[in-house]
Amino acid sequence: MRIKLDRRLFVGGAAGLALAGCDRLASTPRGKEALNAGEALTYDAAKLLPPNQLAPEYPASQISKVFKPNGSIDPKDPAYKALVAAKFADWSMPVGGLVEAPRSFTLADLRAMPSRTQVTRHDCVEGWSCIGQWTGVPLSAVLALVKPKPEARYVVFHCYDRYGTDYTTEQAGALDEENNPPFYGSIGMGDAVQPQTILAYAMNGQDLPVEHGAPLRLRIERQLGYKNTKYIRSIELMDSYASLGDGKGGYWEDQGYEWYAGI
Ligand SMILES: Nc1nc2c(c(=O)[nH]1)N[C@H]1C(S)=C(S)[C@@H](COP(=O)(O)O)O[C@H]1N2
Ligand SMILES: [Mo]
Repeated sequence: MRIKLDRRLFVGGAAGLALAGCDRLASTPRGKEALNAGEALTYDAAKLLPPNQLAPEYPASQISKVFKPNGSIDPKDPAYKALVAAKFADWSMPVGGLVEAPRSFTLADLRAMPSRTQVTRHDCVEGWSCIGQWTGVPLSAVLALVKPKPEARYVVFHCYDRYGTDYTTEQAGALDEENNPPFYGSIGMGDAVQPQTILAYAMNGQDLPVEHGAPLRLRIERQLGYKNTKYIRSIELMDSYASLGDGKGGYWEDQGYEWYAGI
Protein backbone atom coordinates (compact mmCIF):
# COMPACT_ATOMS: atom_id res chain seq x y z
CA MET A 1 0.00 0.00 0.00
CA ARG A 2 2.81 2.42 0.80
CA ILE A 3 4.45 1.78 -2.54
CA LYS A 4 1.22 2.61 -4.29
CA LEU A 5 0.93 5.81 -2.31
CA ASP A 6 4.35 6.95 -3.53
CA ARG A 7 3.21 7.93 -6.98
CA ARG A 8 0.76 10.34 -5.43
CA LEU A 9 3.27 12.11 -3.26
CA PHE A 10 3.52 15.77 -4.07
CA VAL A 11 7.06 17.05 -4.36
CA GLY A 12 8.15 19.12 -1.38
CA GLY A 13 6.59 19.33 2.03
CA ALA A 14 7.63 15.87 3.12
CA ALA A 15 11.30 16.60 3.64
CA GLY A 16 12.35 17.44 7.14
CA LEU A 17 9.04 16.75 8.83
CA ALA A 18 9.63 15.55 12.34
CA LEU A 19 6.43 14.16 13.76
CA ALA A 20 6.02 12.86 17.26
CA GLY A 21 3.61 9.95 17.21
CA CYS A 22 3.16 9.82 13.44
CA ASP A 23 5.03 7.82 10.84
CA ARG A 24 6.93 9.18 7.96
CA LEU A 25 5.90 7.12 4.96
CA ALA A 26 8.77 5.30 3.34
CA SER A 27 8.68 7.25 0.13
CA THR A 28 10.48 8.90 -2.69
CA PRO A 29 8.49 11.98 -3.60
CA ARG A 30 8.02 12.30 -7.33
CA GLY A 31 7.55 15.45 -9.33
CA LYS A 32 4.52 17.29 -10.52
CA GLU A 33 4.43 15.23 -13.75
CA ALA A 34 3.38 12.17 -11.78
CA LEU A 35 0.57 14.15 -10.23
CA ASN A 36 -0.67 15.43 -13.57
CA ALA A 37 -0.42 11.99 -15.14
CA GLY A 38 -2.51 10.68 -12.28
CA GLU A 39 -5.22 13.22 -12.99
CA ALA A 40 -5.88 11.60 -16.36
CA LEU A 41 -6.87 8.34 -14.68
CA THR A 42 -10.53 7.56 -14.67
CA TYR A 43 -12.37 6.94 -11.43
CA ASP A 44 -12.28 3.18 -11.98
CA ALA A 45 -8.64 2.98 -13.04
CA ALA A 46 -7.61 5.08 -10.03
CA LYS A 47 -9.26 2.77 -7.52
CA LEU A 48 -6.42 0.98 -5.79
CA LEU A 49 -8.58 -0.97 -3.36
CA PRO A 50 -10.98 -3.33 -5.08
CA PRO A 51 -14.55 -1.98 -5.12
CA ASN A 52 -16.25 -2.20 -1.74
CA GLN A 53 -13.13 -3.45 0.07
CA LEU A 54 -12.76 -1.68 3.40
CA ALA A 55 -9.60 0.22 4.32
CA PRO A 56 -7.48 -1.49 7.01
CA GLU A 57 -8.54 -0.96 10.62
CA TYR A 58 -6.19 -1.15 13.60
CA PRO A 59 -6.31 -2.09 17.29
CA ALA A 60 -6.68 0.81 19.75
CA SER A 61 -3.10 0.16 20.93
CA GLN A 62 -1.86 1.50 17.57
CA ILE A 63 -3.51 4.93 17.91
CA SER A 64 -0.89 7.67 17.39
CA LYS A 65 -0.05 9.56 20.60
CA VAL A 66 0.03 12.78 18.60
CA PHE A 67 -2.11 13.19 15.48
CA LYS A 68 -0.75 15.96 13.27
CA PRO A 69 -3.36 18.63 12.48
CA ASN A 70 -2.96 19.81 8.88
CA GLY A 71 -4.35 22.29 6.37
CA SER A 72 -6.73 24.68 8.09
CA ILE A 73 -6.47 24.33 11.83
CA ASP A 74 -8.27 27.42 13.22
CA PRO A 75 -10.91 28.96 10.93
CA LYS A 76 -11.27 32.73 11.31
CA ASP A 77 -14.74 33.12 9.79
CA PRO A 78 -16.81 35.14 12.32
CA ALA A 79 -19.72 32.71 11.94
CA TYR A 80 -17.39 29.86 12.87
CA LYS A 81 -15.85 31.78 15.79
CA ALA A 82 -19.37 32.36 17.15
CA LEU A 83 -20.10 28.63 16.94
CA VAL A 84 -16.89 27.80 18.83
CA ALA A 85 -17.78 30.35 21.54
CA ALA A 86 -21.18 28.67 22.00
CA LYS A 87 -19.54 25.20 22.03
CA PHE A 88 -21.37 24.40 18.75
CA ALA A 89 -24.80 24.42 20.47
CA ASP A 90 -26.12 26.55 17.56
CA TRP A 91 -24.50 24.52 14.80
CA SER A 92 -26.73 22.87 12.24
CA MET A 93 -25.97 21.52 8.81
CA PRO A 94 -28.32 21.88 5.84
CA VAL A 95 -28.30 18.93 3.42
CA GLY A 96 -29.83 19.83 0.08
CA GLY A 97 -29.36 20.04 -3.65
CA LEU A 98 -30.54 17.05 -5.68
CA VAL A 99 -32.54 15.41 -2.88
CA GLU A 100 -36.24 14.71 -2.37
CA ALA A 101 -36.29 15.72 1.30
CA PRO A 102 -33.83 18.53 2.12
CA ARG A 103 -33.38 19.16 5.84
CA SER A 104 -30.94 20.34 8.47
CA PHE A 105 -29.22 18.23 11.09
CA THR A 106 -28.13 19.40 14.53
CA LEU A 107 -25.34 17.61 16.37
CA ALA A 108 -27.98 16.06 18.62
CA ASP A 109 -29.76 14.74 15.52
CA LEU A 110 -26.54 13.15 14.25
CA ARG A 111 -25.59 11.69 17.64
CA ALA A 112 -29.03 10.09 17.92
CA MET A 113 -28.50 8.21 14.65
CA PRO A 114 -26.64 4.89 14.26
CA SER A 115 -22.91 5.36 14.86
CA ARG A 116 -19.75 3.68 13.72
CA THR A 117 -16.32 3.77 15.40
CA GLN A 118 -13.19 2.91 13.41
CA VAL A 119 -9.43 3.05 14.01
CA THR A 120 -7.78 3.90 10.70
CA ARG A 121 -4.61 5.33 9.22
CA HIS A 122 -4.70 8.80 7.71
CA ASP A 123 -2.19 9.20 4.88
CA CYS A 124 -1.34 12.75 3.82
CA VAL A 125 0.21 13.39 0.39
CA GLU A 126 2.92 15.34 2.18
CA GLY A 127 4.33 11.98 3.27
CA TRP A 128 3.17 11.39 6.83
CA SER A 129 0.51 9.20 8.33
CA CYS A 130 -1.20 8.96 11.72
CA ILE A 131 -3.59 6.42 13.20
CA GLY A 132 -6.71 7.70 14.93
CA GLN A 133 -10.07 6.52 16.19
CA TRP A 134 -13.13 8.17 14.65
CA THR A 135 -16.78 7.99 15.68
CA GLY A 136 -19.64 9.33 13.63
CA VAL A 137 -22.76 8.67 11.66
CA PRO A 138 -22.43 6.81 8.37
CA LEU A 139 -23.00 9.25 5.50
CA SER A 140 -25.27 6.60 3.97
CA ALA A 141 -27.68 7.01 6.91
CA VAL A 142 -27.88 10.77 6.38
CA LEU A 143 -28.40 10.29 2.64
CA ALA A 144 -31.17 7.76 3.29
CA LEU A 145 -33.10 10.46 5.19
CA VAL A 146 -32.75 13.16 2.52
CA LYS A 147 -33.38 10.74 -0.38
CA PRO A 148 -30.96 11.59 -3.21
CA LYS A 149 -32.61 12.04 -6.61
CA PRO A 150 -31.45 9.59 -9.31
CA GLU A 151 -29.45 12.33 -11.05
CA ALA A 152 -27.30 13.06 -7.95
CA ARG A 153 -23.71 11.97 -8.71
CA TYR A 154 -21.61 13.83 -6.14
CA VAL A 155 -21.78 14.70 -2.48
CA VAL A 156 -20.27 18.17 -2.06
CA PHE A 157 -19.06 19.47 1.32
CA HIS A 158 -19.04 23.24 1.87
CA CYS A 159 -16.81 24.31 4.77
CA TYR A 160 -16.29 27.11 7.28
CA ASP A 161 -12.58 27.56 6.60
CA ARG A 162 -11.17 29.77 3.87
CA TYR A 163 -7.99 28.96 2.19
CA GLY A 164 -5.07 31.32 2.64
CA THR A 165 -6.36 32.62 5.95
CA ASP A 166 -6.72 29.48 7.98
CA TYR A 167 -3.71 27.48 6.84
CA THR A 168 -0.32 27.51 8.52
CA THR A 169 0.64 30.69 10.37
CA GLU A 170 3.22 31.73 7.80
CA GLN A 171 0.53 31.80 5.12
CA ALA A 172 -2.12 33.41 7.28
CA GLY A 173 -3.51 36.73 6.17
CA ALA A 174 -6.56 38.90 6.66
CA LEU A 175 -9.90 37.39 5.70
CA ASP A 176 -10.83 38.50 2.18
CA GLU A 177 -14.12 37.16 0.82
CA GLU A 178 -13.02 37.33 -2.79
CA ASN A 179 -9.48 35.99 -2.56
CA ASN A 180 -10.14 33.46 0.19
CA PRO A 181 -13.22 31.49 -0.90
CA PRO A 182 -14.53 28.79 1.41
CA PHE A 183 -12.87 25.38 1.31
CA TYR A 184 -14.93 22.68 -0.40
CA GLY A 185 -14.60 19.05 -1.42
CA SER A 186 -16.58 16.36 -3.19
CA ILE A 187 -16.88 12.59 -3.38
CA GLY A 188 -18.82 10.21 -5.62
CA MET A 189 -21.98 8.36 -4.60
CA GLY A 190 -20.12 5.00 -4.62
CA ASP A 191 -17.71 6.11 -1.91
CA ALA A 192 -20.42 8.06 -0.09
CA VAL A 193 -22.23 4.84 0.80
CA GLN A 194 -19.18 2.81 1.87
CA PRO A 195 -19.61 1.73 5.51
CA GLN A 196 -16.38 3.50 6.57
CA THR A 197 -17.49 6.82 5.06
CA ILE A 198 -18.71 8.62 8.16
CA LEU A 199 -19.47 12.14 9.35
CA ALA A 200 -17.26 12.10 12.44
CA TYR A 201 -18.08 14.13 15.55
CA ALA A 202 -15.57 12.40 17.85
CA MET A 203 -11.86 11.58 17.67
CA ASN A 204 -10.15 9.20 20.09
CA GLY A 205 -13.27 9.20 22.26
CA GLN A 206 -13.50 13.01 22.66
CA ASP A 207 -15.53 15.66 20.84
CA LEU A 208 -13.73 16.50 17.61
CA PRO A 209 -11.21 19.29 18.42
CA VAL A 210 -11.18 22.54 16.44
CA GLU A 211 -7.82 21.77 14.83
CA HIS A 212 -9.20 18.47 13.47
CA GLY A 213 -12.38 19.98 11.99
CA ALA A 214 -14.94 20.55 14.78
CA PRO A 215 -17.74 19.91 15.08
CA LEU A 216 -18.07 17.58 12.07
CA ARG A 217 -15.70 16.22 9.42
CA LEU A 218 -15.71 13.58 6.77
CA ARG A 219 -13.78 10.34 7.24
CA ILE A 220 -13.42 8.54 3.93
CA GLU A 221 -10.91 5.86 4.71
CA ARG A 222 -10.35 4.49 1.20
CA GLN A 223 -8.91 7.85 0.14
CA LEU A 224 -6.01 10.10 1.11
CA GLY A 225 -6.01 12.74 3.84
CA TYR A 226 -6.97 15.69 1.68
CA LYS A 227 -10.35 14.11 0.80
CA ASN A 228 -11.22 13.99 4.54
CA THR A 229 -13.01 17.34 4.60
CA LYS A 230 -13.08 19.21 7.93
CA TYR A 231 -15.35 22.01 9.27
CA ILE A 232 -18.43 20.91 7.34
CA ARG A 233 -20.98 23.74 7.01
CA SER A 234 -23.45 22.23 4.55
CA ILE A 235 -23.81 19.30 2.19
CA GLU A 236 -25.09 19.59 -1.37
CA LEU A 237 -25.88 16.77 -3.78
CA MET A 238 -25.03 17.70 -7.34
CA ASP A 239 -24.83 16.16 -10.80
CA SER A 240 -21.64 18.10 -11.62
CA TYR A 241 -19.07 20.09 -9.65
CA ALA A 242 -18.00 22.15 -12.68
CA SER A 243 -19.66 25.31 -11.34
CA LEU A 244 -17.70 25.28 -8.06
CA GLY A 245 -14.29 26.92 -7.61
CA ASP A 246 -12.01 26.15 -10.55
CA GLY A 247 -14.26 23.24 -11.48
CA LYS A 248 -12.05 20.33 -10.33
CA GLY A 249 -14.22 19.16 -7.45
CA GLY A 250 -12.45 20.60 -4.43
CA TYR A 251 -9.98 23.09 -3.05
CA TRP A 252 -7.11 20.63 -3.30
CA GLU A 253 -8.17 19.39 -6.73
CA ASP A 254 -8.17 23.01 -7.92
CA GLN A 255 -4.49 23.10 -6.84
CA GLY A 256 -3.70 20.09 -9.07
CA TYR A 257 -4.38 17.07 -6.88
CA GLU A 258 -6.39 14.16 -8.25
CA TRP A 259 -10.14 14.10 -7.60
CA TYR A 260 -10.00 10.37 -6.79
CA ALA A 261 -7.23 9.83 -4.26
CA GLY A 262 -7.30 6.11 -3.49
CA ILE A 263 -4.96 4.70 -0.83
N1 LIG B 1 -11.96 22.02 5.48
C1 LIG B 1 -10.75 21.49 5.32
N2 LIG B 1 -10.60 20.15 5.29
C2 LIG B 1 -9.38 19.58 5.13
C3 LIG B 1 -8.22 20.37 4.95
C4 LIG B 1 -8.38 21.79 5.01
O1 LIG B 1 -7.43 22.57 4.91
N3 LIG B 1 -9.66 22.29 5.19
N4 LIG B 1 -6.98 19.77 4.77
C5 LIG B 1 -6.97 18.37 4.34
C6 LIG B 1 -5.66 17.72 4.47
S1 LIG B 1 -4.48 18.02 3.30
C7 LIG B 1 -5.42 16.79 5.46
S2 LIG B 1 -3.99 15.90 5.51
C8 LIG B 1 -6.41 16.58 6.52
C9 LIG B 1 -5.78 16.86 7.87
O2 LIG B 1 -6.64 16.44 8.88
P1 LIG B 1 -6.15 16.60 10.37
O3 LIG B 1 -5.98 18.08 10.62
O4 LIG B 1 -7.17 15.98 11.22
O5 LIG B 1 -4.82 15.92 10.46
O6 LIG B 1 -7.57 17.38 6.40
C10 LIG B 1 -8.01 17.56 5.09
N5 LIG B 1 -9.28 18.23 5.15
MO1 LIG C 1 -3.00 16.30 3.49
